[in-house]
Amino acid sequence: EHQHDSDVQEKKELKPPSMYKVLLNNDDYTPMDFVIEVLMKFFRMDQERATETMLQVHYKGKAVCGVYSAEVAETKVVQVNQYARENQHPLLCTMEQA
Ligand code: TYC
Repeated sequence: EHQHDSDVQEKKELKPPSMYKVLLNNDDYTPMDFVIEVLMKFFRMDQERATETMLQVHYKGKAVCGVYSAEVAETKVVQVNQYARENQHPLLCTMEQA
Protein backbone atom coordinates (compact mmCIF):
# COMPACT_ATOMS: atom_id res chain seq x y z
CA GLU A 1 0.00 0.00 0.00
CA HIS A 2 1.17 3.49 -0.84
CA GLN A 3 2.65 5.38 2.12
CA HIS A 4 1.54 8.90 2.84
CA ASP A 5 4.35 11.45 3.41
CA SER A 6 3.25 11.58 7.05
CA ASP A 7 3.79 7.79 7.39
CA VAL A 8 7.32 8.08 5.98
CA GLN A 9 8.07 10.88 8.40
CA GLU A 10 6.68 8.78 11.25
CA LYS A 11 8.92 5.83 10.30
CA LYS A 12 11.93 8.16 10.19
CA GLU A 13 11.18 9.53 13.63
CA LEU A 14 10.61 6.09 15.12
CA LYS A 15 13.70 4.45 13.61
CA PRO A 16 16.05 3.51 16.47
CA PRO A 17 19.44 5.26 16.47
CA SER A 18 22.54 3.45 15.14
CA MET A 19 24.49 1.97 18.03
CA TYR A 20 28.25 2.03 18.51
CA LYS A 21 30.62 -0.16 20.51
CA VAL A 22 33.14 1.84 22.54
CA LEU A 23 36.45 -0.05 22.87
CA LEU A 24 39.66 0.26 24.80
CA ASN A 25 42.84 -0.76 22.97
CA ASN A 26 45.90 -2.32 24.54
CA ASP A 27 49.29 -0.64 24.73
CA ASP A 28 52.53 -1.45 26.56
CA TYR A 29 52.69 1.61 28.84
CA THR A 30 49.36 2.58 30.43
CA PRO A 31 49.28 1.25 34.02
CA MET A 32 46.66 -1.42 34.72
CA ASP A 33 45.34 0.58 37.70
CA PHE A 34 44.73 3.61 35.48
CA VAL A 35 42.71 1.53 33.00
CA ILE A 36 40.60 0.15 35.86
CA GLU A 37 40.04 3.72 37.10
CA VAL A 38 38.91 4.79 33.60
CA LEU A 39 36.48 1.88 33.31
CA MET A 40 34.95 2.73 36.71
CA LYS A 41 34.83 6.49 36.08
CA PHE A 42 33.56 6.65 32.47
CA PHE A 43 31.77 3.32 32.02
CA ARG A 44 30.24 2.96 35.49
CA MET A 45 31.79 -0.48 36.12
CA ASP A 46 32.41 -1.86 39.61
CA GLN A 47 36.00 -2.85 40.49
CA GLU A 48 35.51 -6.53 39.62
CA ARG A 49 34.03 -5.93 36.16
CA ALA A 50 36.56 -3.17 35.45
CA THR A 51 39.42 -5.55 36.32
CA GLU A 52 38.01 -8.30 34.06
CA THR A 53 37.59 -5.87 31.18
CA MET A 54 41.09 -4.40 31.64
CA LEU A 55 42.57 -7.94 31.57
CA GLN A 56 40.57 -8.77 28.43
CA VAL A 57 42.17 -5.74 26.73
CA HIS A 58 45.61 -6.66 28.07
CA TYR A 59 45.48 -10.28 26.84
CA LYS A 60 43.31 -10.00 23.70
CA GLY A 61 44.22 -6.50 22.43
CA LYS A 62 40.85 -4.81 22.86
CA ALA A 63 37.51 -5.10 24.62
CA VAL A 64 34.06 -3.55 24.35
CA CYS A 65 33.38 -1.21 27.29
CA GLY A 66 29.79 -0.45 26.34
CA VAL A 67 27.33 0.11 23.48
CA TYR A 68 25.81 3.58 23.06
CA SER A 69 24.11 5.92 20.59
CA ALA A 70 26.51 7.79 18.28
CA GLU A 71 26.37 10.96 20.37
CA VAL A 72 27.05 9.24 23.71
CA ALA A 73 29.76 6.98 22.19
CA GLU A 74 31.56 9.97 20.65
CA THR A 75 31.47 11.79 24.01
CA LYS A 76 32.95 8.76 25.83
CA VAL A 77 35.77 8.48 23.25
CA VAL A 78 36.68 12.17 23.54
CA GLN A 79 36.49 12.23 27.35
CA VAL A 80 38.53 9.03 27.85
CA ASN A 81 41.25 10.07 25.36
CA GLN A 82 41.44 13.58 26.92
CA TYR A 83 41.69 12.10 30.42
CA ALA A 84 44.43 9.67 29.32
CA ARG A 85 46.42 12.47 27.66
CA GLU A 86 46.01 14.76 30.71
CA ASN A 87 47.60 11.95 32.73
CA GLN A 88 50.29 11.38 30.07
CA HIS A 89 49.22 7.85 29.17
CA PRO A 90 48.90 6.53 25.59
CA LEU A 91 45.61 4.69 26.33
CA LEU A 92 43.39 4.75 23.21
CA CYS A 93 39.60 4.63 23.19
CA THR A 94 37.82 4.05 19.85
CA MET A 95 34.31 3.34 18.54
CA GLU A 96 32.81 1.18 15.81
CA GLN A 97 29.28 0.48 14.65
CA ALA A 98 27.75 -2.34 16.73
N1 TYC B 1 49.16 -3.56 28.73
C1 TYC B 1 49.17 -2.61 29.82
C2 TYC B 1 50.24 -3.00 30.83
O1 TYC B 1 50.78 -4.10 30.77
C3 TYC B 1 47.82 -2.55 30.55
C4 TYC B 1 46.71 -2.04 29.67
C5 TYC B 1 45.45 -2.63 29.74
C6 TYC B 1 46.90 -0.96 28.83
C7 TYC B 1 44.39 -2.17 28.99
C8 TYC B 1 45.85 -0.47 28.04
O2 TYC B 1 43.55 -0.58 27.41
C9 TYC B 1 44.60 -1.07 28.14
N2 TYC B 1 50.56 -2.11 31.76
